[in-house]
Amino acid sequence: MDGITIALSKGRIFEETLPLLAAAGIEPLENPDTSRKLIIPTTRDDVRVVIVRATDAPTYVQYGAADIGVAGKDVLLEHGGEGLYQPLDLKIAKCRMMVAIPAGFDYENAVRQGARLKVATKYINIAREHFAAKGVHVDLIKLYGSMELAPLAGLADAIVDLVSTGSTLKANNLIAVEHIMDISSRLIVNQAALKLKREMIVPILDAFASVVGP
Ligand code: PRT
Ligand code: MG
Repeated sequence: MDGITIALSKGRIFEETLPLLAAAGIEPLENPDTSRKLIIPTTRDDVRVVIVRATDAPTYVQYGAADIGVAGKDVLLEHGGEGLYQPLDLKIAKCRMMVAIPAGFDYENAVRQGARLKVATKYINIAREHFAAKGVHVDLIKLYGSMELAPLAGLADAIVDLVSTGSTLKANNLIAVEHIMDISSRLIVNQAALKLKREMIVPILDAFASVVGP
């Protein structure tokens, strides 16, 4: 496609990317939270935004269906980052990847005794690496959402999930016991597009970088 296609997910990533887009002279003409359109034109004739699921942004950019996009570090670690250039931490949509347990579960003791922990998560790669580095044996159970329910329903001993305010954990009587990593969203760029459309993409990268700062 001619021009530049930007892959964004609606919600926090779309909202927090708006000021960065504005610095590049790009304003989407519709809001994906109220419009059902998936291809959104912008104030620049040569730039459009496509609205994707957060976990699909790397796939669109990897295959060149979008030239650039925004994705959380969590999503990128699970995707693998193949075919993607990741030039900039945008420092948006910040949160923490944590291990959480139901109040009352003796996590330290379970880990010390070498028990096999049942861990439910959407983030299988991140969880596998975290527990392997600690030498803790785990059975990982893949979920696609509502991880907080798993220990309450008896599906797992612990979860690995994102936490921002902590109110979801609190509301479900769960306690964070380990901080795995800080998470923020990155700019992702298709490697071929960066070469072929360099004169269009580099000014956008520079505008984003000027807002993000060092
Ligand atoms: O929501 P949907 O199922 O459509 O997709 P998604 O969850 O993949 O998208 P979205 O927009 O919710 O998340 C996009 C990105 O935002 C993620 O990939 C993260 O990098 C980042 N982010 C920042 C978060 C959060 N903060 C966050 N709090 N993603 C999810 N959450 C969830 C978390 O999983 C938990 O269920 O919010 C809940 C906890 O929030 P607190 O405030 O109660 O602690
Ligand atoms: Mg979500």
